[in-house]
Amino acid sequence: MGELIRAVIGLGSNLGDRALHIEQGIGALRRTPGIVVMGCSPLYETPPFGGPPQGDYLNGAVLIEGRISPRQLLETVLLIEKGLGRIRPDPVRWGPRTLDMDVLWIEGMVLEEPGLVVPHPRLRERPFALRPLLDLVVNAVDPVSGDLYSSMAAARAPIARWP
Ligand code: A4P
Ligand code: MG
Repeated sequence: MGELIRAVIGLGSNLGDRALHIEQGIGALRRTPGIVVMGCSPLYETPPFGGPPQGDYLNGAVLIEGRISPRQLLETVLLIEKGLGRIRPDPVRWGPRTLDMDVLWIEGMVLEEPGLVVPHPRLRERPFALRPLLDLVVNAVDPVSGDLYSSMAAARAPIARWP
């Protein structure tokens, strides 16, 4: 059995029934053996960051705990995305998607492996990722710098609750 980890998974959708895709992603995580979903953040409606012109995203996050390796956790979320109709490779970088699930943060862990970088490399600058993370773990620390995520400028940027 692996080490017990505490992690935050970010979810985003900007195609079709966005809330349903996020709900289905969370449902699939709840059904994953070895993982317990400890909490879900509110949802936020956010303008697209990067990529071509595209619709607004719904974004949220979940806190999970489990005896699972970071690599297994990544494989789990990639499989869930695929099961929910995400087409890969993505036709356009940062293009619209039915469901994107990212491993945003694993408590106390820094990983830089091929295909797996944790914390997510763009977490610190993204209000749509930082805010739901802080809803779940108010005192979360960036394991790279030791800084509280709550002290970062992007954590204070205005962001719209949905619905
Ligand atoms: N990968 C490496 N580290 C991780 C990690 N911590 N979590 C690898 C998840 N995946 C990780 O991901 C590409 C590869 O990244 C995976 O195969 C995995 O091995 P992907 O999901 O196919 O690519 P992506 O998500 O299109 O690209 P990227 O660069 O990861 O994009 P982001 O950073 O996820 O951004 N605007 C708003 N408002 N809301 C959004 O949710 N999302 C994006 C996508 C852009 N703009 C957005 C939003
Ligand atoms: Mg992704």
